[in-house]
Amino acid sequence: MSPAITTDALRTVLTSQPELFQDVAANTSLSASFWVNIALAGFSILLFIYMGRNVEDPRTQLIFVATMMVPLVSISSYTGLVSGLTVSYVNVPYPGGGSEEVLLMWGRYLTWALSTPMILVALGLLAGSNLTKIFTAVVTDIGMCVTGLAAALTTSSLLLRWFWYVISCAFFVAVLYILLVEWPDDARVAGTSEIFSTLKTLTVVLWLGYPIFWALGSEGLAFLTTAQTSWAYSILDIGAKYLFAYLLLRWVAANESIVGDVGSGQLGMGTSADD
Ligand code: RET
Repeated sequence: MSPAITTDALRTVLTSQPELFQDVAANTSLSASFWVNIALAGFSILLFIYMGRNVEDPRTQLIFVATMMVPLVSISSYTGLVSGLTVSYVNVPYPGGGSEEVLLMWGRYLTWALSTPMILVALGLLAGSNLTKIFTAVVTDIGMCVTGLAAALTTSSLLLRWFWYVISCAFFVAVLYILLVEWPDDARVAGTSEIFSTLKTLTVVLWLGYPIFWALGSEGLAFLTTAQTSWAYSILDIGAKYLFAYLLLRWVAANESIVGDVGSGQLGMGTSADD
């Protein structure tokens, strides 16, 4: 074992939380990419509580609860990153044989496994989809996030690291199929086509950015620094979470009766708006 590997390995294991906290704080751009999201998530939580104050229809309320979870998970996620709790140094192997010690923001992947299913539940409810499709979207999405976490944490083999990435992309394809093929038909029958189509496009375009920036960023091919990678995710998050949630909640709050009427048997397994 070369001395360099020993030092890196020790640093990876031994860097304490206060040191990680200091390292994050010392990188102004990196910590700004976290704080911007903490502020926006806080503002969104208050705004969404206000927007939902008069909502009475139970299905609309359910969409509100699922969507509210997005900024709530987000503020927790970014608090974890900024405090040094959910970041670690990891020795990332790169194509060409080298490796580098990178500050890995693994908390992001963990919390995506909680926030992205909420986005999909809200979209599935809006589209009037059935339980089977919502369940499929949620479990494949969780599969995508957890295998993405595995990709980021695998340091033993470059090949296996990228193999995890491919598995995660395969799960992502299943999510995209439901979003692009299944739910638009359901939404047409449910009468929510217009807003669904806007949110679907926003979601698909922004979500595609995450695997692209993973590949380009410090955890993939390292064309970007850690702070640049973090900013890429933070900016995507602003659109995919707060803007998405605002557009969705503004529409459902104004159209409670449509949402309430969407397939009364919706949560049955085989009943969807197109049955
Ligand atoms: C990873 C890397 C592995 C391959 C794929 C990925 C996709 C991530 C996505 C994340 C979306 C996150 C959102 C968060 C909002 O709270 C894990 C980056 C496919 C699509 C929308």
